[in-house]
Amino acid sequence: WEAITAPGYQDILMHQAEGIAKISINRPEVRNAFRPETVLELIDAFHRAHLDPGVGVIILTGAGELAFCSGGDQRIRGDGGYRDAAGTEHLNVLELQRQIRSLPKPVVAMVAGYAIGGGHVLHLICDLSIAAENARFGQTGPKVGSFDAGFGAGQMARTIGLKRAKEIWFLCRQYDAQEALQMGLVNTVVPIAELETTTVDWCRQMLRHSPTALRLLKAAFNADSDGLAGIQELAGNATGLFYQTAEAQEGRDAFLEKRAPDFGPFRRRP
Ligand code: 2NE
Repeated sequence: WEAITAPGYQDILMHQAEGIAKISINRPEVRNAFRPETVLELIDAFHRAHLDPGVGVIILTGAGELAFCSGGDQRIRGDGGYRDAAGTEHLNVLELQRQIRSLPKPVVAMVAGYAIGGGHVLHLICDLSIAAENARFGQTGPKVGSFDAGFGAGQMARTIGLKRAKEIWFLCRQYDAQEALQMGLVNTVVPIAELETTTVDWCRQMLRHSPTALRLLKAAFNADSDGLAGIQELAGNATGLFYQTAEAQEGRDAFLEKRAPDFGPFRRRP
């Protein structure tokens, strides 16, 4: 991996190799809990990976083997959200969830140790989850006075079914990697020593496939549950593809050349 040294990252690490960007939450002393600044850095890193044409797949993980992420940092939880250094209270992880969901490249959660609370929702929002045998999953919201009634509830129900999703949220139990696999909460479970190699293998396999097909499929999986925003995502992809055709370019060129467009050569396809 080549380390990407972005200015000012305190809470995360970013690495890149072979078309894969690896973004790691790096607060192992609190089981990789996030504070508002962590989330801002994650948003920035995902934005970089999104815009980089050399990146085809993104891995989200946590530093160390004990945790993927333990959710919001409870030490700086104020009365209206998580407090940043300036005292402003945020729930900006919700923005990060939307970003990962709509980002047009596959995002893979590489989970060792705990994926708990808001950290569990982060793995859930990723397109694929690869778990080490020591991974443990669960929500704690109702125990610690919190909940995620957005993707945390809805996406979970869509992923594993309503009964299981309600069980996870209402009982606040922890589930081991095999239980998570049986529920369909993760894609595979591997020994911890093989976690990164397996994840990279899966990424390499996706990198061999058509990026446009993966992009459109990701948008398609979101479209029905995202309403107009989901349709916008799919439609934006259609516009992007149309711009690459001679037909669309004739419209642009005619305008710039101050002449009437000639769409005559373009067939009306059945
Ligand atoms: C993650 C878990 C199960 C790990 O347990 P264990 O026994 O392995 O470690 P331990 O000793 O609990 O944790 C190690 C250190 O990390 C801190 C702990 O306080 C402890 O600190 P020290 O005693 O060494 O000083 N730590 C762990 N998680 C933390 C956290 N989230 N914030 C601040 N410090 C944390 C166990 O630690 C655990 O259950 N953690 C809490 C999980 C949790 O409830 N997270 C918040 C859920 S709410 C949320 O994330 C959220 C939301 O619902 C909606 C929107 C946004 C966020």
